[in-house]
Amino acid sequence: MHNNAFSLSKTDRKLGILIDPDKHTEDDLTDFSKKIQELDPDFILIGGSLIYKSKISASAKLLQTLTDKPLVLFPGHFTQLTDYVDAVLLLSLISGRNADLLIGQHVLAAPKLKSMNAQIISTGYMLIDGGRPTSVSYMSNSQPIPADKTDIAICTAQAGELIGMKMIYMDAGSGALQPISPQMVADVANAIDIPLIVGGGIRKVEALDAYWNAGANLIVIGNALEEHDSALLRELSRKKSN
Ligand code: 1GP
Repeated sequence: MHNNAFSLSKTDRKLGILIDPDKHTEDDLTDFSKKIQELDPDFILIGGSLIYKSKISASAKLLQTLTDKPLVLFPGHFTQLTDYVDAVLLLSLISGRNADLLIGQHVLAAPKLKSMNAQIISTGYMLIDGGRPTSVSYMSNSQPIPADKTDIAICTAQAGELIGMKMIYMDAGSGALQPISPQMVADVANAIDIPLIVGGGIRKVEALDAYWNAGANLIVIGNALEEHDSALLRELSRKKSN
């Protein structure tokens, strides 16, 4: 049994790779996970906006045999809950005002979550405008926080912390044109006492140091690594071997 704990602290500088099972066949997922394993990320996240439970379960089960990294579910819907993960980010879309994503999905998910062995991590999820509509902004029927409204981002993150959430995830959305500015990350990180996750549209290896230096504790990269022959994959491998 795969049993790796997910942990994240305010001083961590960690890297997570997001895998969307919809973008992979089984063979391709095996190849891709080998490449990812070589990068030695701290976590592998699995999730997406449209995946069916059977696909996410099969992919998570396969990934558990292919990697010893903690596997973290980043669910797009409560039906994606699967036993083949080490942790679940219980996301509340605190940048939006869609009650279903603030409490409705949680109610539907609760019985399953209570029966799981995985760590359940209450996470304040904040969408930040990344320059174009993304799957998550469309599917969540919510408006992202404008990219230059740092004051709103700070108050939203602080509210999540005060409600009792264990971490904040700032996301420009998968495939965002503009990743979140390191300045906004720094301002939010300085305003909260819980760990901060940052992702969305990251395509350059330099962004990692910029975000870690700004106070991000976990950086999540998905799209850019899943594109075939990814330049970022090569850059990351080089960074790691230096
Ligand atoms: C999306 O933060 C993640 O929710 C990752 O985004 O796929 O653009 O890297 P990318």
